[in-house]
Formats: sequence, structure tokens, C-alpha cells
Amino acid sequence: MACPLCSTKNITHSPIMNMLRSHYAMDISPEMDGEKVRVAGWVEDIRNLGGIAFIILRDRTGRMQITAIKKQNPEIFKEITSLTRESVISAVGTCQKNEKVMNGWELLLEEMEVLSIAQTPLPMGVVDKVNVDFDTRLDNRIIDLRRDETKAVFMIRHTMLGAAADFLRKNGFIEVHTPKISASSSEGGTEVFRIDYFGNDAYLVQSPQLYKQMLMASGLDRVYEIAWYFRAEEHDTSRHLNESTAIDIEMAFIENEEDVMKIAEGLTNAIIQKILEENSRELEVLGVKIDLPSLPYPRISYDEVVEILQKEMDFKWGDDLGTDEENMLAKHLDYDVYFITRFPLEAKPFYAMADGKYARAFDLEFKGMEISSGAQRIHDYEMLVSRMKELGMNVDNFEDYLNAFRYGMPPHGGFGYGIERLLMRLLNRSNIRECILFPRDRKRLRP
Ligand code: AMO
Repeated sequence: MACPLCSTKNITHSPIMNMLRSHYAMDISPEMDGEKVRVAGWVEDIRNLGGIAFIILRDRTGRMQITAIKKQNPEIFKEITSLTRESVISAVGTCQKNEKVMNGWELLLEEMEVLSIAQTPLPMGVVDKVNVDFDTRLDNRIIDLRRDETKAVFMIRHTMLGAAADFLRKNGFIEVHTPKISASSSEGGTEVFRIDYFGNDAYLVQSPQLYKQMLMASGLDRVYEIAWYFRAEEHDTSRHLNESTAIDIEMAFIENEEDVMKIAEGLTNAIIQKILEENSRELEVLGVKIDLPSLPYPRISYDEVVEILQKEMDFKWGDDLGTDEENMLAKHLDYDVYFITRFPLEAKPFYAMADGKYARAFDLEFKGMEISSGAQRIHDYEMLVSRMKELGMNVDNFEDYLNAFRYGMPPHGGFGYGIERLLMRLLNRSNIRECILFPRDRKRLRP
């Protein structure tokens, strides 16, 4: 819903405004000439010309100029001169139309409350054009978030999650939350964080995979979760995090993986559409232009991928698609967003449904990077047990999971959709860490 007060569409101004603020910068327009408002935010800059001083005040929506005249209010004027950059104030004043000033208006200051004085020097600049190195930015993430570019990513992330929830709820998905501490590892493999659970070993889940599948036997039919993935992967790349977030879905009574892919592409377009509607300012700040892909997305089979790659590099049927392979493939295709389908069974986890030597599984690729992967799952208990044994898994560790398949489990499938991965590609960020507030990687456990 757009704000009834201003042109900013991504903020629905609450009718219950705070006592320290009646309006954000973007709520105010030149037409409000003569109206009294209370604004609040961070002092980005102060210019004192002797008899007149200007404060550039920044809030979540933008900036404004506050003008103070010494003669009219000597006490406040004195206080202004003691303000440091990035101090926090709340100010009451009258809006005055002024074409020469940013936004076409300024606020003539009448009252000011200093809420917090910022210490000096700042650990990093907020408006300085000099490039701050990425580690300094991450070390000082809270200050970094005051910068327009950084904030824009998270405003868009906010839109993304709202759009995803709207789309999924409209399509009958029920929001769930499954445990993040578990007695067994969810994806098989050893890349799990082990924790001490009252003297016993437990693991942080790699994904909600086992639980969302179990829920398919509950009758909830379609579920989704904004999930946390914890993966103790050793590699340190620009596209992997050790703690990442995802939109996970699972749906029952599917004919095959196509049913799931329709949700994945519909979800992606719903997200992009909403960002286009609500975040034009942020996209401009980031210098990003996004086109809405047309539906349905192209589907390209793993076999076709092999054919393309073999012309360019050493690649055998059955090999994994790594970064180099994904990039090479993207170069050969005329579209940005596409599914890769019908993977070799061995390339996919134990729960993927087989179709001969293929898995009924897919990856969703965005400009040469996997942003989602999913599959139709095995729903037959015996088949699942025998597949797990074939792969050398200890079925005793999966007793609770397997029990869910014993008393009526419908055919089902789903996908996991990397939130940071989509944002990274959509917003042309070169490092996935740009798209999560406080990244966790091998070297970073703070802030
Ligand atoms: P997968 O392991 O492919 O599948 O993960 C699903 C999606 O999550 C994102 N992702 C990551 N993003 C950042 N850093 C990581 N270390 C990371 N790992 C995964 C990717 C990826 O496409 N259970 C299955 C999904 C399913 O079949 O429902 C799974 O976890 O965007």
C-alpha cells in the first residue's frame, strides 16, 4: 500500500507516529508551506554562516535542510554549533517553500531536542565519496547502513520478503517455522555446525528440508518458511555464507517437479514486480535497471548444458556445475533467468525423486548463478529407505523423518531459494555479504 502522505511507496506511514517525529523527510512537500512539523534523524552536515546556520538532517527516507536564524533563537543557535556530525536530534519547525533548496522546501527551526551526541572521530564516513574498504564497512555495519547504497539493498530486501509472503499466502502456502537445532544433519554430508546440547551432540540445521517434507504428511499441504541455513562449508567465496537465509517451500499432491517450478518462477516474478513498483528510488541509488523476465522461464536440460559446455571446456556427463561452468553456460544463453532440469541422479541429494538415471530436480539460475534448487521428492517409504541405504546413509539417524513416510505421505516437492543470492544477482552486487546485515563467514563472527 502506498503512503497517503507522500510519494514514497515503500513506507506505509503509521497513523501512530512517534512523539519525537510527525513526518519523515519524504512526507513533506512544498505544498505544506506554513505547516508545523516535527522531524527527527541524524545530523549529516552543519554549515554555520554566523547569523544563519543550516543543518542537513537525514532520516530513513531522505534528507532535509533545517534553517536556523541566530537572531530569532540565540539559544538554539548556540546548541547547533556544539553538534557533531551524526548526532541525533528531533526538531520542530515550519515548512517553507523554497525552490533553491533540496526537496523544494526547508524547515525553519523553532525547537530542537538533542537526543544523542555522536562521538568523534567517526570510525568511517557516511557521505564521504572516498571508497571505504569492505571490511571496514562490515566492521562498522551500523554506520555503513546509514549510507544510501547499503540501506537501499536492505529496503529492497524488505520488499522482496513482503512480496514473497504475499505471493505464497495468495497461493495457499502456510507460514511455518521448523527447528534450527536438530539431532541429525538435514542434507547429509559433514558440513554441519556441531553444538553441545546439554551434554549431547546436536547440529544447527543446514536447511528445513527434513521438517518441511515431514509436514507434507500432516495435511498442511503447502508450507513456506523464511529459513536460516547453517553450513560449515570451508570455502571462502563471494557467493557463499556460513549463515544464510532462504525462502523454503514444500507442496503436496504434485504431478511432478513442473508444479514446483511454476511456483518458483511465479515467486521470482512477483518479487521483481514488487521491487519495480516500490523501490525505484533505491534502484536509482544502486544504479540498477531491472527487467521483468517473461513467463514461463526457459527450461534447459542438464544434457543440453553438457552439450554446450563440452564445446568450451573439459566437462563430463555427471560432473557438477561449478562457478566456471555456470558462467560459461550463461555466456551461451540469450536470457538471464532459466531453469536447468533433469540432473544426473548422483548430483542431487538422497530425497530427490529418480526418473531413470535422472533426478526430477531443477536449479533456477539468474545471470549464471544458482539462486534456487528444488525437486520432486521420493514419497514412498520403501523407496526412500532403499535409496538412503544405496548411498551408504545410516537410516537409524533419520528415524523421525522416515516415520513421517509410514502413515500416508502424498507426492510432494519443493525448493529452497537463497534470499541473498537473488538480491546479489538482481542488484548486481559483487559480494553476497552486501546482501545480509551481519555476514557470517570463516573469518567473520562479529559484529
Ligand atoms: P541448496 O543446498 O541448493 O538446496 O540450497 C538452496 C539455495 O540456498 C542458497 N544457498 C546459499 N546461499 C548462500 N550461501 C550458502 N552457503 C548457501 N547454500 C545454499 C542457494 C541455493 O540455491 N534442501 C534443498 C532445497 C530443496 O530442495 O528444497 C537445499 O538446501 O541459493
